[in-house]
Amino acid sequence: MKYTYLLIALLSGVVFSNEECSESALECEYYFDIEYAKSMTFQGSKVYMANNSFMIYEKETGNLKILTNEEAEQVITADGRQKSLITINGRFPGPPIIVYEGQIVTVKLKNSLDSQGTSLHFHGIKQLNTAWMDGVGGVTQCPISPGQSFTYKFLASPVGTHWYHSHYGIQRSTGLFGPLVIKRKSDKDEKKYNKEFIISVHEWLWNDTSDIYDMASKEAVSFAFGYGDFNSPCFFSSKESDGIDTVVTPIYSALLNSRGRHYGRFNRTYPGPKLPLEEFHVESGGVYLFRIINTGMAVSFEISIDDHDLMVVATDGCDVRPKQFDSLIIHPGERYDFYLEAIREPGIYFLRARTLERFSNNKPVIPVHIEGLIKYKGSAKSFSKRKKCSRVYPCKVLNCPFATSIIDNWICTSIANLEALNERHIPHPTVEHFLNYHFNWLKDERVWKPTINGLRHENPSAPLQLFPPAELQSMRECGKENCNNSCKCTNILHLPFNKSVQLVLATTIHNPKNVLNGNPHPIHLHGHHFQVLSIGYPKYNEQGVYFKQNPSLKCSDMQCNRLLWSFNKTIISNPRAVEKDTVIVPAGGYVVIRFLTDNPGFWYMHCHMEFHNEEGMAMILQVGEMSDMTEPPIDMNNCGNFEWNDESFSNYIKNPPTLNSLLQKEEKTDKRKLIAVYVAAALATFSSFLALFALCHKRINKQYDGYQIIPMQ
Ligand SMILES: [Cu+2]
Repeated sequence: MKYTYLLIALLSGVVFSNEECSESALECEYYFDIEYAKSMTFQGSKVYMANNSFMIYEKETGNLKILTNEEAEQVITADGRQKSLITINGRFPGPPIIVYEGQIVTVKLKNSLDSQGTSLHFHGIKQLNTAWMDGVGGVTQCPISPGQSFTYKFLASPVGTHWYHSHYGIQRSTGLFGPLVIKRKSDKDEKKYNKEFIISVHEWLWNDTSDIYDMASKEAVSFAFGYGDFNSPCFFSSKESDGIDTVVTPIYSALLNSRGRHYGRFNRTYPGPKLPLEEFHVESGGVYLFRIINTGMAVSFEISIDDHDLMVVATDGCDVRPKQFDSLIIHPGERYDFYLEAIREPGIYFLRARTLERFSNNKPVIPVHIEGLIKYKGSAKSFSKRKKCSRVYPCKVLNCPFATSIIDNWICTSIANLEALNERHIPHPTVEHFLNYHFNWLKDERVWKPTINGLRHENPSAPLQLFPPAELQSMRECGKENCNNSCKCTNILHLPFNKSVQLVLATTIHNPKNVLNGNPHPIHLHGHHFQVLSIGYPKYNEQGVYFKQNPSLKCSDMQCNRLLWSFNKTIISNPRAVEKDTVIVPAGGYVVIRFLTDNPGFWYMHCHMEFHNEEGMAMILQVGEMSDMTEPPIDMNNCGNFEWNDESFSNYIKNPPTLNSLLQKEEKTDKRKLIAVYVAAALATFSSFLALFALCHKRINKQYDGYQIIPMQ
């Protein structure tokens, strides 16, 4: 299956882009075949590991066979367990798309999943004039059915580290994602470093994520008391250093470029053989660019390299004034670029990714972690020792979801304190909205559900820009329908075209029976990059544990569905503010973002924690009116609700029309179209003649007036 597209490409003479597109190419084409596969499997047989070798039982003889290096390379190890996952062209993560700014990117996708629709979102891409190529199934396009193909086309912009992932159902955390890098043409920066590496990091669950989602959404009460039987909980959510939930679904491993090692089911010791880790080969004195992407479902990671600083130079495609950190926190959906200078004694150093888990059931817990190996050329000496942060020598950490971590001895720098390299002046906003990403208590169902301002979003039955008038009438839009607090509705926020808009993203924490309910949420806006102007954190006690929400925020109702500033707050403009498309909103705090609504369309904005998004912590920003938006290609795939009343069916069955009548209808339409073309052509000729006549007449008149505006040839 995976070679079908390659064959078509070769026969048609189209150049197949293998990862990095040539800088001189106008168009870069990629062929993606989406299909299920299994980790730790080779040609249908389970892979075992012993003595640093992979082996399988040969079907014919029943004997153990050691895989060759080439065969072993094809094995997706994941965390060492056999588990179903989604691959692209047999790869996990999917193949990197590496293109140059302004190139036309074409992704021809074939959905070879047996029973699921899909769609592919290009996270970080502006999609100016191509909003319907944004890849959000149900919002910007109909899902691609199993067996069908779909061609994505868009212009490569803006420059930076981005990624692509499924935006339909629970597929991202099953493996449907990959990196997308847009480089500057003739990039002078490339001379600043010797080589670049792309890293995707994410948690990996024991069970299939859609099973867990099903359990979490339907049995949320038992989840709140512990994962498993209601009376004998065996899982407790783990907490960050500030006492806020960090992992509420059980995770047993993390993967770095698909390589990891899993913990035991009920404790955090590693039981299995030492699977190979991802390696990064460097040379003494060299400088290396790392592009890191959190492709995860819900978990944030602290990234550090033993005995080396990280020189952060960009985030979400925005170049920033370089700044050195001991480590950085990357939240789901975010990207960070940093330089590593290979200036230490040659050897092997760990690149570490660790979750922010610190406690579980009131006891300290080992955070889930995964390592990569930084290998200096010519030395196998190991220097794997994590830097100790102390009160005297605290560690400098970028992008914590809290103000500080006292138990970790961290000094946190907020991304609002990074400085963008390029200035951007956004006028004072004419529109301001408060969006509270919080949980609402549903009385009838007795569950907490993720919402925005108390509303749980559901996608319209068909994309609005593709079927505007009909769909706008039939959808259940929030605020317009009688929707009680447990039902879902389509949450649309209308924003005027070409205006400066300010959004206050907040997340309030509920505190029933002293159980803090809420967490930081990574919020992603499609189709725009926004300036991060201000980040507010909650109040903490002496141990750095959450105490109460930021005093600038005031709830004006019980559930806090309407938020306001407590007092007149001025947000100062900052042309050097960092511009991002994904930002973490601190629990009990806020983030003020500002952007120009210069890209008309229906843009999804949501929490990037996959379950929260699926549960309705999402909305659609309608930027501009329909008349400002571009028309989608006429043949884009169809979908939507279908209803048929009894009367219409009875009439139909009495005298069922044959397909012939449909063909005749089409023929008539074709004839009408042809007549319309003739009439339009005749009108155009006549008006050109009139215009020419008027122009000549005008020119002659001007000459007679004694001054000539249009020079006569
Ligand atoms: Cu969330």
